[in-house]
Amino acid sequence: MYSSIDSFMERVTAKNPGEKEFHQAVYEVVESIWDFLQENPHYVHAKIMERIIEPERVLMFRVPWRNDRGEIEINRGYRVEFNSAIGPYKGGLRFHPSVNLSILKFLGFEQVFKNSLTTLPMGGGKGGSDFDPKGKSDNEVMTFCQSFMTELYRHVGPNTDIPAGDIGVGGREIGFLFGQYKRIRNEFTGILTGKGLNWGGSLIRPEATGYGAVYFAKEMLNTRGESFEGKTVAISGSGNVAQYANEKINQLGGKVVTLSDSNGSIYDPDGIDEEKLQFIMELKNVKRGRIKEYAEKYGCEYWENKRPWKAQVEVAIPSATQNEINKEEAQMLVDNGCVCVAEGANMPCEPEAIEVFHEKEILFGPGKAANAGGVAVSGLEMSQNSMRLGWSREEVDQKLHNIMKNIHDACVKQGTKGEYVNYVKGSNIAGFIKVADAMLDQGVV
Ligand code: NDP
Ligand code: 2IT
Repeated sequence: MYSSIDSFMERVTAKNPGEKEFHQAVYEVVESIWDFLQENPHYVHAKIMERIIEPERVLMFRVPWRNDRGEIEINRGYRVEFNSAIGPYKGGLRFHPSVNLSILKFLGFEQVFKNSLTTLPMGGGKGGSDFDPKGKSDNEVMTFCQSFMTELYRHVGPNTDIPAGDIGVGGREIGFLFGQYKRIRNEFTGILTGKGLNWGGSLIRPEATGYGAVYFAKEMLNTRGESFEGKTVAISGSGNVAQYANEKINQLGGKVVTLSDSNGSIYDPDGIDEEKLQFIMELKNVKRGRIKEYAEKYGCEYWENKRPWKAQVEVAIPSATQNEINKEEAQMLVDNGCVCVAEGANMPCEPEAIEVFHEKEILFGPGKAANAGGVAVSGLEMSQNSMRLGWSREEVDQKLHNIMKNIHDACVKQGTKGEYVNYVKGSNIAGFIKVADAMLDQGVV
């Protein structure tokens, strides 16, 4: 039994040394459900918190491959199978040089709560590699993916563990991974989501995270009688999540004025409309170029090595990576009139930034609620695979929209105090209850 949050965290830190992102993610959950736990001591007696922060299984493996020059390269592969209380492990794969166990454990831990919120039967997991796809040829990416799957195949399965994309893993990588799995197992089955449309993928999966984040922000704005119509929006990143958040905001009458990549941000006060977004999609998904080229083409400002948060906007949708909004940037956003922040990325706001948003009582949607649309449609892809049927675009989009509304309602139910909705608290409590109850039902596992 722990007498305080601090003593609980001391133990977490000692047991998981150096894993600062994991500590951060655990702290956020523990801090926001602490009172709820004291009011529901059966969870405390069953040590659910101690159990839920321990991954069920962590896999770490060597990924050797040969580059185009014929040299051997060695990367490290991971799969963190975090929790299977409510369904098979489900969550993305991240290929980025920064990937380490701490980052994948934080992502896997968040995924457990996020997947629970979707209302679909999915447990939580995450994986990836420190492989850097930047500057690699298609052939090198394929060779790497084949080697990665040559180990991973023994751990995944349609009822066991179903990976998907994340940073650095999109349709191209999922294709190479799927092809290699099929070759090894001689089995065509739904072991990955985010697949191509004519080989088992779902319509709307590419759009789902970005669209879902905007649907969630729309619900938040709606609680204050507001909408996206006429609103100016800052988005960070220019990958999958950022692109489709931009597209949906345009459709809802908002104006996106920033996008970014790891080298800098563009600021286009005229708005990134449909045509300009097509340029971004071609630039990022096909040519694999830098966001700076947008500024060169459209003659707008480029903020080298700067994040986009100094732009004057009413809504912010951070959609690049973890810890990309600090306290000062949060303060700057609020001072400039920002009323709503929805996390398209996982944990993009530092804890001190979230404190600023909560103190100022602006609308703040944490990633596990706001970006759950991606994994939700992955869940729908799994359903379609099991039925060997495909739903129409409209059908999937409608289901996604309903799921985001339901997640919003669950946050409001668990997170409202007085007039203000604390969506962090709401999402953590709502996500926790379902998983914790399933763990209780299943005994000491
Ligand atoms: P992509 O790889 O498609 O795009 C990532 C974007 O973020 C790129 O513009 C990239 O820039 C930028 N970025 C990545 N790392 C950094 C960094 N360390 N510093 C600055 N910029 C960075 O990934 P996604 O769009 O899929 O993912 C974005 C975020 O959304 C991640 O946090 C992911 O976990 C989260 N997410 C994704 C989901 C999905 O379905 N894809 C679902 C839910 C959440 P550059 O090209 O220069 O690296
Ligand atoms: O962080 C996430 O939710 C994802 N990268 C998507 C996971 C999935 O299984 O679709």
